[in-house]
Amino acid sequence: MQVLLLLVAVGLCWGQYTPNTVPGRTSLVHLFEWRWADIALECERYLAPNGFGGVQVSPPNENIVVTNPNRPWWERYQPVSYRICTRSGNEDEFRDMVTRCNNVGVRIYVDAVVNHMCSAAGGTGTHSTCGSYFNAGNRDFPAVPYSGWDFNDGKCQTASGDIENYGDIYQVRDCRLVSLLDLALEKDYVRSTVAAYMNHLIDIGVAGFRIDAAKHMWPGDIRAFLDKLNDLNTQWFSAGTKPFIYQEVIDLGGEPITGSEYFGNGRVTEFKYGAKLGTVIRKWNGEKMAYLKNWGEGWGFVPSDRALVFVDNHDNQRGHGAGGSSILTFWDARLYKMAVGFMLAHPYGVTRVMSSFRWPRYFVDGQDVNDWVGPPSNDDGSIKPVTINEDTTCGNDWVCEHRWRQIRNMVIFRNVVDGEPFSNWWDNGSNQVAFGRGNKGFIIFNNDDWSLNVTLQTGLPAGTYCDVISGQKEDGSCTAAEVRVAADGMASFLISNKDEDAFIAIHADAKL
Ligand code: 5J7
Ligand code: CA
Repeated sequence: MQVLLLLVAVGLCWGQYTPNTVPGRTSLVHLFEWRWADIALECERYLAPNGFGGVQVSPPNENIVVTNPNRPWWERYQPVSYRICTRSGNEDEFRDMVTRCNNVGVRIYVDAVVNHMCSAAGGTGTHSTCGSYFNAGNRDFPAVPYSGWDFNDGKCQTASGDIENYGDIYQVRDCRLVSLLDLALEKDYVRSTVAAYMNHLIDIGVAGFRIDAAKHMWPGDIRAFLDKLNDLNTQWFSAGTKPFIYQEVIDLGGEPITGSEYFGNGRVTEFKYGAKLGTVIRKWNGEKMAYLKNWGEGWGFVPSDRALVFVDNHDNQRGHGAGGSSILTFWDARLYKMAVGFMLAHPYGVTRVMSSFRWPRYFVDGQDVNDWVGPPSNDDGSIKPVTINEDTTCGNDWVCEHRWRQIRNMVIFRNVVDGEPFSNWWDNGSNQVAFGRGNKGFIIFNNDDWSLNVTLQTGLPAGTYCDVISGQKEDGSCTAAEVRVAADGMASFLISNKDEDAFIAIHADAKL
């Protein structure tokens, strides 16, 4: 009986921290602003064959249509209702995507925007992605429905009604984030309405949620709506499985609110990870890769089993937001690939790969004045499809970092070494470092301004391995560089600082 109770207790919390991916698939990819129809195709033609665990999708619920500026990406963070109806597609298309992705073992995670509705300055009318009527000034959202009673206007103590001081935890939770109408999540009606929206998605078959703006909600209020959630759909998940939860808490230190307050609900986004890794790989502030020996908790990050990590996200890749200019993105491709390679090789956290669209970046006084620009779209505002070129890259200004050979092959590397310990660390005291993952994989970086030429213990069985950065194993041979591991596990590496990619990775599945 006690054993049974223990199992039940373990079962109740277990699902919130594990991503519910199929065995052997470990990474998520954020297909930022993609259409549901394109994600369905990508699951079948690319993500499943290459071992991706799941997809974070843009918010699927109806949002305000912003025309000044013209259709910015952030309009999707201003909800009007919980109807599944956005520029990414309607509910039928969403259901088709979830079904087809699940059927090939790729999970879908929804970006849940539940701290607020649209801006107080959002006006009134039906200028929303599904044509639902709303009146922001009257706090009226009949398509939900929410009315004045469901917002925090009475509770917030600032003169403007907006958050004015991040040092005051009451303001941060009860006032408006940049004038976004703040939901009264202490009310059972609001909690139940949010849970009903999330349960609708769970019943369709989603595997979990990113909780947007979690810092701006009380941990206990989040807990209250999570407690109302259904178990996942048993068409694809075993009975009793809870949704994976990762909460967006931007905690770079220096504020009273910390990520650790949210551990009871699920994982948290560790923003220090990308901010620090960018600083190290850019060699700013005297940082060097040798210091990465104790990467993870040793750097003041949250515990590995509470972290969701990424090199960049849809917000900080635009040069503002958490981390600022140290964040590496596809715009700095050579350094970016090293950072993503390091992240995917290292055992810390659940990893999320970013997949972006290109925009006309234009700096004025160090600030990108086009940081608002939305996804590639047609004149009528519809999002352009993701086209696939002959060489497997994407067209129509979709960057598809997840399809870059180096990144895709490191997603596979992480799957191959899953569960293996961090081992055989080596560094030159500067920016040449290497480490293994038990006897399954080994990776080596040269981020110095001179060549690397060393013989190291890899921990791998003897044999010839294909470097999965310059190429890979195909039809029984290597398409590019090979690494020979001797009977004692030693192997020699040569990386010029002029090479296209300044790192080499080998793993058990790339052995000839
Ligand atoms: C919240 C934080 O706690 C934080 O630490 C941070 O860096 C950013 C935010 C933040 O979260 C949002 C969540 C949403 O669902 C919707 C939002 O609009 C925001 C948001 O605006 C936001 O902060 C913006 O970015 C920060 C770097 C600035 O310091 C904030 O002032 C704010 O900037 C505002 O951006 C401008 O003041 C305003 O004029 C402009 O219209 C607005 C445009 O919207 C965004 O840039 C949206 C950002 C966003 C960030 C996220 O992390 C996210 O998950 C979703 C959207
Ligand atoms: Ca709030």
